[in-house]
Amino acid sequence: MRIDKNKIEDKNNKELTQHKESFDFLSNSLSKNGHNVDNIITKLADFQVAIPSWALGAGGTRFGRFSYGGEPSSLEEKINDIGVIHSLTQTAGAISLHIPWDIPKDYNAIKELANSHDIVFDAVNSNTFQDQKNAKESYKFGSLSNISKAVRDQAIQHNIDVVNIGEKLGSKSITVWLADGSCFPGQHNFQTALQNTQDGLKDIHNHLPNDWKMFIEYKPYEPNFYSTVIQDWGTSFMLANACGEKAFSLVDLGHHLPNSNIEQIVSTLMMKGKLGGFHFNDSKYGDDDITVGCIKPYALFLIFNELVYGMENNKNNPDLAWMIDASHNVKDPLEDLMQSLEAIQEAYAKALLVDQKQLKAAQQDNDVVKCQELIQNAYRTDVRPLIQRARLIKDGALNPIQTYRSLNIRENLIKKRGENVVATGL
Ligand code: RM4
Ligand code: MN
Ligand code: MN
Repeated sequence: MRIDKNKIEDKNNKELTQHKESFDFLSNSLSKNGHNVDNIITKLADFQVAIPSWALGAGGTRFGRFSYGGEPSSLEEKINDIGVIHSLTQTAGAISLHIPWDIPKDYNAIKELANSHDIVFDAVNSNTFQDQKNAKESYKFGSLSNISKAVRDQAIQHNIDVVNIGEKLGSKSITVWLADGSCFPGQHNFQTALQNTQDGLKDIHNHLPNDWKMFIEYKPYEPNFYSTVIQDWGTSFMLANACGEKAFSLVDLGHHLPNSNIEQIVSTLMMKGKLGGFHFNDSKYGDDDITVGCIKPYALFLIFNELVYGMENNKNNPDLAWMIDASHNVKDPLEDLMQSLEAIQEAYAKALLVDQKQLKAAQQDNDVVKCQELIQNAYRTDVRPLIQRARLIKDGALNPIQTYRSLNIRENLIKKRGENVVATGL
């Protein structure tokens, strides 16, 4: 399903006067305070976030899964769904594939389809946390960390296969997330598991094409309950250093123990030039994978404040791969993803409003109150008109969710695909 541009424009026209009023008001006051509004809008319009191929259907929990009508049942349909989100938001111009959940059958056709939606292929993701059909070896007791060489070799080969698939699509990076770890104390030897993992990652790294990157994701627990081999950013950073130049750490917002200072982690990794990618989501307790910014929008803003600082000051750090890693149990997945995109843009826009010069001066003076004022003034600004303007100049919708609803997109998808289809994914 494709959205007719004219329909978006018609809807925008009805909302234009209101948008202009709020935009002019905000833009005037920001300009008076020394901000370059055009520059901010260009940055927002350029900011693209990948949508994972596994997040377009309803997600499940270990207690069950409730389908959402009209879910995509093929990679083609998933790309079409991202096309819908992208034409409305102009922020979702990339897809991140999970292999083997979404192996293309016809590479040229898939590339053409994505291209017709203005979507590129972002990082590919390997999967060694499930046993695949007809696989010789089982990952029940780990993949790269496994005590069996045959299992480790199979896992390494899988990652190489994933890179080869990604190459055919124009991807330039692979994200490795391992479920490896132990459920009980004493189950495995920490050092052996870490050593095996490091050796395996090095092997994968050495197989990467020259212009590729490898992102190493960490997570403190789940599905293993007692320990994970790559439990935190320090372990991921250490492994990335051991692997070499093409290896980086990946921060998934849900992969920290409660109250971790994620913004400081981001800052440290960027200073060392080793932050490669980012998975957005939000959570209350664990790796809940819920809508970005729905629980801790201020923390998200503080993270973006460090990202903005790092993008300006840490030129040794590569451009980041942005992705939403979320799961939708009770909401329309497309609406949920649009809410996440809005929250990301909002945090980014607010971070761009932090006056870095004044902040530095206040820090030099140890003026703690002023520092807080500067940060919070930016956070308290309602930046939504800026985000709307960034969408408008790219022919997106002023109000994506309202437009999506007024065009009855979900109803049409259900008519076309049926009430009870199940997408692959979480
Ligand atoms: C993990 C992790 C990975 C994602 C899988 C499906 O918790 O966040 O990024 O690939 O879930
Ligand atoms: Mn993730
Ligand atoms: Mn996760």
